[in-house]
Amino acid sequence: MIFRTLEDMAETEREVHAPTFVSRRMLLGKDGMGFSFHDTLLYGGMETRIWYKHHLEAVYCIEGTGEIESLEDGKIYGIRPGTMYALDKHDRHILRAITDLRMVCVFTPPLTGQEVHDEEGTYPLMVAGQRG
Ligand code: 9YT
Repeated sequence: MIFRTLEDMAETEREVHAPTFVSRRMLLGKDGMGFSFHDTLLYGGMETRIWYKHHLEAVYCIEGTGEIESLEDGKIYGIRPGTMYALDKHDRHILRAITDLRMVCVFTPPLTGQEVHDEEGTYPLMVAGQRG
């Protein structure tokens, strides 16, 4: 069994900081599950442009409010706790955090832990002031 807490991720290679979010990568490819599992906190007032060219991702909101705009068809969907979206077509999108937005994310194939924005297809956009 693998047993980990969010606190275990702090200040390790599994805690990945970007200008618009911090992501705690609780399961990675090397853990052998066939998917990766992340607890991602997007900072309120920020938006992130994302295109996962090589991965499928499901995302479930557990805290906060925001919205997702599909750049494939221009549709905008509200996000609140209990909302799930799945990027089943490698959909390009913009994720906007209205308040701090906490999302549980699953990727297949799993992230290896080495991906940063370009390889991941994630391009941060800064909207409000940047947070430390
Ligand atoms: C909300 C979202 O798309 N999170 C994905 C995971 C995060 N970008 C990471 O672990 O780098």
